[in-house]
Amino acid sequence: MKNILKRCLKNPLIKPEDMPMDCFAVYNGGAVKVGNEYIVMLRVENSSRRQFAWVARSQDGINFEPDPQPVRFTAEDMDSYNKNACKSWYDPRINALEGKYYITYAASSENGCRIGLGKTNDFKTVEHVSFPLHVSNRNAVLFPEKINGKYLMLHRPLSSRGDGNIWISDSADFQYWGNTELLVKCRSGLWDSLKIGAGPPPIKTNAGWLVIIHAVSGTCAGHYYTVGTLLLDLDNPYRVIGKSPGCIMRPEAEYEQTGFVPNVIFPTGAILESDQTLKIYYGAADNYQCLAEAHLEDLLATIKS
Ligand code: M1P
Repeated sequence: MKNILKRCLKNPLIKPEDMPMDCFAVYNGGAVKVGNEYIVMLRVENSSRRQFAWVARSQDGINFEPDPQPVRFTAEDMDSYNKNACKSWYDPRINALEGKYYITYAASSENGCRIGLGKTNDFKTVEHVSFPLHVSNRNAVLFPEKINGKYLMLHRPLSSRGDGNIWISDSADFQYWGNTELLVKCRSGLWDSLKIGAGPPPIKTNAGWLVIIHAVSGTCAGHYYTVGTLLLDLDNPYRVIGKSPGCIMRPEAEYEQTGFVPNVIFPTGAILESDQTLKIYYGAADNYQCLAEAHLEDLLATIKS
């Protein structure tokens, strides 16, 4: 495996002790660049394992300063599922679309885990928009533009066997989602045998929509989370052009191999710089927020039809 993704020398970028609270773990941050400011919205857990979304900001994409308070979700506007039963919101992805910022996240309760969709102007408050699709679904990201007049979403329902594949759905209004189809399946015995999910929102390239994915396989020591690539047709993202035949990054650094959940790298944010370098923000061992970079051409070269 050629190492096309270069880990940031400052990794882990954000550690529990960097947070202005009783912090047990900080990881899986969605990312966006607004003007000159890099923003990550992090998954944070305190010592009682209560979960928060927490924003940190940076001028260089590497040195981040956390906000003093967690993100506030406007639960009072939500339906009874969230008001009465939502115990946590986690793994937030930031989706820039039509000049607005939408947050897709996992909303978890005793009734199961489902996709939450909210929007924000200031990254301090997330206003509820909808709960797309059914329960037992997460890892949702929106495409950054409408295609053929519809909003599109990648997501990952859990199958009855407990594995998970990438599906795609569309919507005219963010409320009602349909045309739901299976897009990419797990493959028995390989690097993507147990679960496969979209990481950051798809990135538009001349070759197609590039999706950075996570893929899970089993080992004697438990689940093994790696990173790969997927390419979808620009005009019809329901058509898969290709995928990396194997992972392009695996847990190798100590902060990825040891932590709260060992051997996990989980990409959730991506920012394309003007020199075509892609900054990929990922969680390591469900404990730390990290960064790796690759050139867009090198990532596209990993795709095989
Ligand atoms: O512990 C690894 C990851 O497990 C879940 O992800 P997935 O459902 O895709 O396997 C999530 O809880 C994720 O946050 C976590 O990093």
